[in-house]
Amino acid sequence: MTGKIEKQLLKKLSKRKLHFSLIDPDPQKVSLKSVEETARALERFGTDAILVGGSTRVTEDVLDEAIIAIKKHCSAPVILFPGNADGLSKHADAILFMSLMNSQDALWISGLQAMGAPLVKKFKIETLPTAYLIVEPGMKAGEVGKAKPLKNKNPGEAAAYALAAQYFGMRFVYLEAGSGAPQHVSESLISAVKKTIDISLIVGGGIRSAGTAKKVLKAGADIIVTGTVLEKNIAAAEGIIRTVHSFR
Ligand code: 1GP
Repeated sequence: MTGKIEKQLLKKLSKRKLHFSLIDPDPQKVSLKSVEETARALERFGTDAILVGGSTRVTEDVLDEAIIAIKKHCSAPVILFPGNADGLSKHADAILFMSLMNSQDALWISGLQAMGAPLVKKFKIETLPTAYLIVEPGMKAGEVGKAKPLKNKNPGEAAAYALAAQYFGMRFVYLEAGSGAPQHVSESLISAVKKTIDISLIVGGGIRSAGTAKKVLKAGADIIVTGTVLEKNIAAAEGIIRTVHSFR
């Protein structure tokens, strides 16, 4: 069933492309104060949603605290981006309920999801059913999730996975090159996937400039995710968000 957040996102998507900001609240990496500063900047830049999570080390307490802090400064919906079955918080507006479809380990395809599902129900978190497809190089996400990364030179394989996701009833496909990837998902792979599916296409990993964002949008991404740039170069994030919103 399509929930409130998904309806809002789809309504915006019918008019323009979207930008999601990824905040990994791992206390070993960032302080709560810097999470708040980032949220304040993202409110000014007008990001369309904040994904929270990513790291496998983040506990429910850390997530709760980070989400409350983000919501104090930013009006964008907060969507969980879980790195394990504990990456859940009742304060989130929704969750990317993801299957890492090209993992070689069933745990990442449906096992962790079964562990987390009862808590998602208890917390009444809106689910956004998402196929998470790791594309080379895949970085840490690929390693941890035991993925067999999709190859940029084989767009047909990626398109077939994405189509299978659509036939499973998923409503988002997330092509992930991995956080901090030296190279984003190739334009030829993005466009092959986009031509094949009717559901929304999210692309992330290695997008650090407005110029790159433009190429990825042109290839067919509906939603762009940036994470590293928020930590390393927040001014560049502003340019990326402006590019996403003005793209026609
Ligand atoms: C990672 O796709 C996201 O899950 C964002 O990647 O950190 O490279 O922007 P970056």
